[in-house]
This record gives sequence, C-alpha cells and structure tokens, in this order.
Amino acid sequence: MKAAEEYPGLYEYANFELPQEELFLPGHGLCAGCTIGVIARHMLKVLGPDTIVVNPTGCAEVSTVVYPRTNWAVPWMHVAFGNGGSVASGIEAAIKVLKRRGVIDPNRKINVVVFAGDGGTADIGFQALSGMFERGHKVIYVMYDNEGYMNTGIQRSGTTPFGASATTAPAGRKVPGNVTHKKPMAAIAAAHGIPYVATANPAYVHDMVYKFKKAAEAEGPSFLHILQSCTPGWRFEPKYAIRVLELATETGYWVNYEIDHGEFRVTLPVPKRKPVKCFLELQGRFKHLKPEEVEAIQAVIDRDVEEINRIVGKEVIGPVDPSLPCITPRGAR
Ligand SMILES: Cc1ncc(C[n+]2csc(CCOP(=O)(O)OP(=O)(O)O)c2C)c(N)n1
Repeated sequence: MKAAEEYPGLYEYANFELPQEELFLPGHGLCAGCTIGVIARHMLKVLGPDTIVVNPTGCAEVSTVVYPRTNWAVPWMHVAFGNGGSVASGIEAAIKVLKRRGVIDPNRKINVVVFAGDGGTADIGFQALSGMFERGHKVIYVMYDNEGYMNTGIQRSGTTPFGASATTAPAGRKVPGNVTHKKPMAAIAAAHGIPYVATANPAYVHDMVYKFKKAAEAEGPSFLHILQSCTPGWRFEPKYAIRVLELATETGYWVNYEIDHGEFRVTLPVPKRKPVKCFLELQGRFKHLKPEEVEAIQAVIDRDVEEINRIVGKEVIGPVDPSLPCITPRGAR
C-alpha cells in the first residue's frame, strides 16, 4: 500500500499500519473486476479477529461462502435478505448480557458488523436498519453499493443511478433506463442522528480504512456507504475496476465524506472535476444515453456539488474542467 505522503494534499490521515494477517482469505468466487473483496479484506484488517460478520443474501455471501468452504476467517453468519440490522442488534445485545454475567471478559472489544448490498440495505433491509439505528446498537453497518440487485441478475435497486440500464429498467426507445435517482442512504442514515456516517470508495484505500477505524471507535451505530464496481452489472472491462471507481470520485459523481456527530466533512477534495461522461463512457449500462441525457446527469451532479460546497462553506469540489483527460496516466496526479 502506498504511504499517505504519496498523495500530497489529498489525505490528512490514515497513516496507521495495517497488519499482514489476512482475515478475508483468497480463493473466493467474486467476479474479476468486483471490488467487494477489496472492501472486505481491508475491513477485516482494520477490525481484526474479534469481529462477527452478519451477511445478508447477496453477491458477497454467495461468492465467499459455498459450503463447506468460507473465505471469512472470523465468525460469520448468513442472514435473510432483509434482516441484517435485526440479527446484528440481537448479537450486540447478547454480547452485552454475556459481559454483564461475566461469561465474556467485559473489557473485550468485539465488533459486530453487517456487510450488506444496496438491495439488502436501502430497500428490503431498510426497516431492520432503521430500527437498529433507533435503538442505538453499537453495530458497524457496511453497505457495499454496486447499484443494483446484482446477484440475482442485475435488477434495479433504490440506489441504481438515473439512466443506467437494468433488467427491470431496460433502456428502450422511450425510456433511458432507470428513471429515478440514487437514494441518498448516507444522508438518510445521518438523519437518524447516529454518531458516525461516511461514504467511501475502495479506489482510495487510505480514506476507506480510516473510516472503518472511525466506525469501530464510534460509541453507537455507524453506517458506511461504500461504492463498489460490478463488472457484469456496470459492464466494463475487468482491468478498469479501480479506474471506474476513481472516475466516480474524479467526476464528482461520488463524493467521499463523513458525518461525525453531525459534523459534515469532505474527506477527499477534488479541486477540478472531470466531466461525468468520463465515468459513464467506460460502462455498458450507460452506452444508450443520448448527449442531452448525459447533460441532464451532469446538471444533477453540478447541483449536488454546489449543495456540498454550500454545506462545507468553501469549494471542496471544484468546477468541471473539460481539458482534463478522462484517463489520467498511472503515476500522474
Ligand atoms: C425476501 C427475499 N426476496 C428476494 C430474495 C432474492 N434475492 C436474494 S439476493 C437478492 C439481491 C441482492 O441484492 P443486493 O442486496 O443489492 O446485493 P448484491 O447481489 O448486489 O450483492 C435478491 C433479490 C430473497 N432472498 N429474499
């Protein structure tokens, strides 16, 4: 991993060592170009072996736990598609009781994590998640967002972006793919008043691991919304797995921020943005879009960026610079 000093001006933190030990083991069945593994691996490096993972049905589950094998070298539990938040609440409450009764050392720090997709979080798992927040369970909820129900065949979800073609929102002559905008899950989580909420992107590992650490240190529920590239769903060449995620951030499509006890902070400023077409062009799910539809998507991003800059009180995400090349050569910044 590169040292944080190699990203001058971009990172203020995450200068801690990650252990060599792997708790998310190699040999999984995730697609080439899928970044679920990058998220899970770094999550467990930060959280360590005293971690219980609750995993609702989805790509992560079906690709990493095929009986009798598992890639998780920590206690791991499969749960139904919709109840990750409830099961994790129960586990956290049980640990509290066992500590009180002296069965578990009261000083032992055990992390309870939900590792769930966007469908299992923003849609069907939403009430379980909201209840968990409301009751204040100390659970780290990690939503890996591949922007669709990918494991069951690329159906749209509440976080599928406008204009993406999905099997249940196909692009046709009259309809440009999905017609709704991404559900703002981090903002919805923050509205519950929980101590820590953040967005992250596995292309920026230092930023992501810092957020795992902050989530683990929170005194109540925490929510991490992490963008995740999906080769069959987004339709890009596997070699672009990280590129496409970088473009999400470089275009302002995805902004890395945290809301720490209500305080909003952009953790990865982007002084000059690339046009969103750079992000869209790399993916087959947007290839049907007409120039005016791309412009409409650009306008929504411009509006969102303006709103973020207004909240922060300065221009943390800069204007679009059309002279920037879509693909920056490796090593150049
Ligand atoms: C109540 C219920 N409805 C539907 C399903 C079928 N199902 C299993 S996983 C899944 C999609 C999961 O989507 P997401 O949570 O976004 O995870 P991904 O597959 O993208 O990793 C669906 C529809 C189910 N298991 N249970």
